Amino acid sequence: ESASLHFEDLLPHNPNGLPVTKEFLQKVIDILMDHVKDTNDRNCKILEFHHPEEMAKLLNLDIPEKGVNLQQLVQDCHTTLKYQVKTGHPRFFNQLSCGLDLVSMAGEWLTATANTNMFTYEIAPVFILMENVVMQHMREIIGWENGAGDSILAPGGSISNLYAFLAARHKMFPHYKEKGLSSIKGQLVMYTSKECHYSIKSCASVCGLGTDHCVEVSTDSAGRMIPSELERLILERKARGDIPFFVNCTAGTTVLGAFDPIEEIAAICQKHNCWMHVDAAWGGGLLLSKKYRHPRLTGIEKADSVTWNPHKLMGTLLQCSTIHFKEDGLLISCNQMSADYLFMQDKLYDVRYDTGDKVIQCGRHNDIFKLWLQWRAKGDEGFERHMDHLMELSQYMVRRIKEQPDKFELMMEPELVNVSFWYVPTRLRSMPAGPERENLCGQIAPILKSRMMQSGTLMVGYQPLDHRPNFFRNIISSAAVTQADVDFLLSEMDRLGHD
Ligand code: ABU
Repeated sequence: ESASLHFEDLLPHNPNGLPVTKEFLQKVIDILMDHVKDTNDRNCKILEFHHPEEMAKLLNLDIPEKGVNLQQLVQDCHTTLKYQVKTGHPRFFNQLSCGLDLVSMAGEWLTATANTNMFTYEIAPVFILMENVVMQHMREIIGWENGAGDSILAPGGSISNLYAFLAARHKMFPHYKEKGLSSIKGQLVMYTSKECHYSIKSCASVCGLGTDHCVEVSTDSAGRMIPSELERLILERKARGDIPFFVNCTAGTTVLGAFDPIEEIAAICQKHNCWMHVDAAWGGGLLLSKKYRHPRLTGIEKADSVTWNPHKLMGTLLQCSTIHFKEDGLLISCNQMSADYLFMQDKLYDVRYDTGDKVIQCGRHNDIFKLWLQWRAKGDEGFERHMDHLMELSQYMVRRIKEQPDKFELMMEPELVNVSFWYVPTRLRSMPAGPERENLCGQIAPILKSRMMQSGTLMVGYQPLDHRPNFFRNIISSAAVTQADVDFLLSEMDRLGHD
């Protein structure tokens, strides 16, 4: 019957369209529920891989002159999810964001239905209040007294880091906003470890410093910034007459999961009058764990700004990224443009709740509801158990790798849930461990990854890093993963990795 129905048969086009609308949406929900079921079914594959040209042939993505019927739309929804990688599958270990938290997903469904923009209290009253409450709670957890300061949700960690950069420059050069580059007499310099997220370097490019003035500080063998090197490089640039002003400290590097030593870096920043930003996009979730917070994040309360992405370790649905500032008022002073069609000062309510004027974007997606709902469900205590569980499972994986030294070589002891290792195929097992064998194992990694994708049973990421050839980086950030999945992961790699 729905073959004869089109979008005009739905509300609001058809005022009597409630039954058809319900039926259409129910069919879509059934498809979503099937995806949830398959995602949680270990007998289902994670993906059905096809090369792009083949995939294009399996789909009909054409935009027609005359719209298709409702039956076709339901079929389109089905086909779309059929070929989507199940990132919530217990054997998906590929990205920092894994898992499918169902309470957060319910929040995202509600968010889509509310379909509002987050710029003013006028059109998003409940969501704006939620944003205030959750952001204050996060600042309290960071360690700022009574949750003082200011925060905003941003579209991803890279943009959160950009907000930190902008606020730091505004703090030091408040006239930059009106006068631009001419208000800064000298070359600004920023610092970050060479293991940082690439978005930090991108700030230098986007904001007029140039990447040559984003100085990379070397790291120790565990991937942590070496503070004495930071100070040496600050002094070197100062001696040239440049203006060091911003230091990024990474709390959980993307590849190794390393934590820069915040306290030591904070002391250097204070001595040299630099803004200290902590990019805890990845590792921030550990703030919720009494057991694992220290020493990794000790001193984070000394930061001027902190990026923390709930869509990573906390499992909030994509995307949900937050940026927090110790000083209240800076964000609005830095970014406010007072567009008078949105942010009128003579509204009937307290216009400080119009948070949209604190950011450089206008349209802002509602990323708060799914986080608020999830936090209501779990409480602080539930999140703490989640963090401890992820860390314990990662330690379990490390133990299992060490128990099979012929098949796997652990690259280093992890500080977070990033477990880095090489798979050693049978023909290399008689070779002594060392750079020569690592190089050969590095050549195997893309082959093994392609077998994983073609079999659809497992997904683990790999990459090179500095002098290290390709190695696997396994991420356990999904609540779906159990010890049995870790055992499966290692045995499946061995099954697929045969010579
Ligand atoms: N923003 C970094 C995400 C990278 C990853 O998931 O591997």
